[in-house]
Amino acid sequence: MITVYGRATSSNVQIVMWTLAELGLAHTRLDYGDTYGGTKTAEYLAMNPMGLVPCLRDGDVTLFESAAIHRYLCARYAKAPFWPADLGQRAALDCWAEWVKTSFMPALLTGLFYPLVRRDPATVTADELAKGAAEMARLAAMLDARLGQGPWLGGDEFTFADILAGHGLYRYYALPFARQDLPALAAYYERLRARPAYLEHVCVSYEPLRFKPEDKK
Ligand SMILES: N[C@@H](CCC(=O)N[C@@H](CS)C(=O)NCC(=O)O)C(=O)O
Repeated sequence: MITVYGRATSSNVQIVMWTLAELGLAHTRLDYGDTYGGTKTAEYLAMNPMGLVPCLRDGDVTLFESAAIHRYLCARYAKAPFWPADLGQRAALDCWAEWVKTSFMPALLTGLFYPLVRRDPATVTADELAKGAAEMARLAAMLDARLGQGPWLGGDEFTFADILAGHGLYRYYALPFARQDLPALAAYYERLRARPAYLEHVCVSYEPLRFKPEDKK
């Protein structure tokens, strides 16, 4: 049995949950992290020395880092075309998957999500929000250009790369900031929203994460 440790509101847990759902793999998810706690115990730190979510256990395999977990699940349980057999084709898609995880998402989370949702609004300046939106505009335009007509990152087939590429788009579109008109990205997001697994595991309200005055303590 596969066990996921991590709260449903974590964008990194969402990568794992969406992958499991697309692959139809039976699993249990346990609420760990943030207000649920549980991530600083010796037992948890033995699974993930960073004390972050997600972690995954699959028999005698224990993993942390959402993208590594995602690729493990794909390599172990998925088939082509979702997990392309051609290594060059897979790596070419993985470039963009990795770019979203390591460039697009940090810009979205640090530049906009934290200041607009997680931080004390009194500490947030208009200037930093403008800088966050400008950087997001630059990166979102790159993703829009890469997607082209799609329908998916790899063309006609939905693949592993769409999970890493698409998991941040719920927040990208839900956050209140001025987005430029990017038709390919908007159409891609609508296609993702037509997938039941995306709606269930990624389009999850982030309101429980919103800053509360008592968080200041
Ligand atoms: N690079 C790691 C980052 C993990 C991470 O930052 N997780 C956040 C949630 S998205 C976390 O654990 N936050 C603290 C908590 O929830 O207790 C990954 O992709 O798994």
